[in-house]
Amino acid sequence: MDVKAVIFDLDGVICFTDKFHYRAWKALADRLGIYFDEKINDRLRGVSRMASLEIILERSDKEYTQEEKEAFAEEKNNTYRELLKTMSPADLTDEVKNTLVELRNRGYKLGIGSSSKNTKFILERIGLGDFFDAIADGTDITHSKPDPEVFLIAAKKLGMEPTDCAVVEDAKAGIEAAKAGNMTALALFGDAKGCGLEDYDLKSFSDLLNIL
Ligand code: B16
Ligand code: MG
Repeated sequence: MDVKAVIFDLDGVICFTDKFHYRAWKALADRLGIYFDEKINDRLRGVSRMASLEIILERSDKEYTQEEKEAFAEEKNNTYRELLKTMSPADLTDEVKNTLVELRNRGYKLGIGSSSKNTKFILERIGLGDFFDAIADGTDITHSKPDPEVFLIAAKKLGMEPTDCAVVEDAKAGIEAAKAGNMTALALFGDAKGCGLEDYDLKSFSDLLNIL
């Protein structure tokens, strides 16, 4: 595969913060008396915080003001950040760590392309605060996945053309974003795998070493 850089999604690829997103949204939904389950949670992968809230509120029969919605999003984020504080370098698997180090040794530029505004905090918690050559996250963008913006910014920060980049994603919205940005799309886990738009389905994170 002829690429020079790899851009990784964070939540669900580098680490498993998806379980914390679920618990924090579930706490809010329960408090508001709104039905929420793991299947609805899957629709929130790669989607921005406010867009995620709108998906949850589809099940509500009440109308909320913009101000109330912003307070709900903040409440969820506070719960989520409390859960993130429990993370440590032990939450980075040896497989992910060793694969990243080997890709760097092979000369690939490595970046992050995440919709999360908590990206830098999470990377610090798991011991990767200084590791990546470039980070594009929720604080850089106005459109979240499936818009390619976050990956195009990551490529630019890496000094690469989009066609030189491969993206690793667990969300179908992320695979759509990578293809819309003219990048190679590699699917790992989630609804990315088998969605039909990806260039390659990864068997595991370390499978990257076989195809790159
Ligand atoms: P935050 P990714 C995404 O991260 C999550 O998958 C998505 O569930 C979340 O709503 C979004 O980040 C925003 O996160 O509330 O922390 O800003 O998969 O793009 O790394
Ligand atoms: Mg993800």
